[in-house]
Amino acid sequence: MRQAGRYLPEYREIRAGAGSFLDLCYNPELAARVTLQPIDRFGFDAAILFSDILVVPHALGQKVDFIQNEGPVLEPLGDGDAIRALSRDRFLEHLAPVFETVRQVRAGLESKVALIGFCGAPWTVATYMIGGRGSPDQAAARGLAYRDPEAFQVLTDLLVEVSVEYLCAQVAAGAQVLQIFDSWAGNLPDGEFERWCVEPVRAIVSGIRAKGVDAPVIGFPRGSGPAYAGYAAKTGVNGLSCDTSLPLDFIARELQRDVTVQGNLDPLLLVNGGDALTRRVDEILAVLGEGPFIFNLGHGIVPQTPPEHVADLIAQVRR
Ligand code: 1CP
Repeated sequence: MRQAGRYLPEYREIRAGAGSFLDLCYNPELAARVTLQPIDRFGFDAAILFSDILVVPHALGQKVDFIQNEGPVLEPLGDGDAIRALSRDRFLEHLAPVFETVRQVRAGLESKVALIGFCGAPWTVATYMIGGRGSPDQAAARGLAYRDPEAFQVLTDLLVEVSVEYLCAQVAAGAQVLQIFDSWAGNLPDGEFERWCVEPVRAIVSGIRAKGVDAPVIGFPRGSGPAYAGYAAKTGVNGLSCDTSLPLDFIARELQRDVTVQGNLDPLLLVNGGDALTRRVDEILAVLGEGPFIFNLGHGIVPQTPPEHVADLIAQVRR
């Protein structure tokens, strides 16, 4: 959950000297260093590769920029023709620096610390490719999916195919766990959720299994509420990353019976710190701590988070 984010001064220092955000993503030596920074500082049990879900559209030839204090901006794909013009010819070649980062990180980690590779789920990546930026309702992508489902299917199938290649190459380079981020899974009606969220993730999981990759896969259908139940069985993921809004008793009863669960502390509680944080961490551990469980946030850590609060949190969980 963006452990190497802007809340760490040592990250901001490297970020300031690295050029653009994408320059940093494609600089193996620096990307490996920022991946390792939070592990060195806090002793987490796992590291997540420093990269972004949007290197995939970039590797397909779409124009992608990250604007300071604003987030990602892409040249939006307006119609089926723009989708069909994407090119996968140099896809893996383009991402070679990411695989080199994975190799360097693995070499720099103690063997007991797991390395997590990742990609965005096709739906979430498509919302950025179609809309050109993050949006609270993903209106552009939902609109295109209703207006021209055939074109949207072409894009989804392409993203499934390249995501399988991308994840397999991360594992070949040293990633041991994979997470598929469907951060914008929460705004679709049942039928569309099945078609654009569940089915593509199922296809990715079965695609990597067919290529002999047996690394555990964590799914993150953020905001999908009751649809979390059934998501693991339908997609084949081995773990579920639970967002902040999922009730703990629902997670314990409906999800943890079948798979490992991860989550779901509100990142804003970590900004706030103090008793409210301590109480909530105790609650989470009381309800989920006995089953297969990875303590984590329910979404990405925010830049305003005081690093001392992270240290306190970890000490509490370890105790
Ligand atoms: O610890 C890490 O830094 C891990 C690397 C990582 C991951 C797993 C980054 C670095 N981004 C992501 C995933 C990611 N990127 C997701 C899925 C998880 C989530 O929901 O947060 C999404 C939706 C993105 C897209 C993205 N990239 C956004 C969100 C914009 C929006 O629509 O709200 C932003 C702000 C970025 C930039 C970014 N990516 C990562 C970092 C550290 C940053 C900040 C940029 C900077 O340093 O200037």
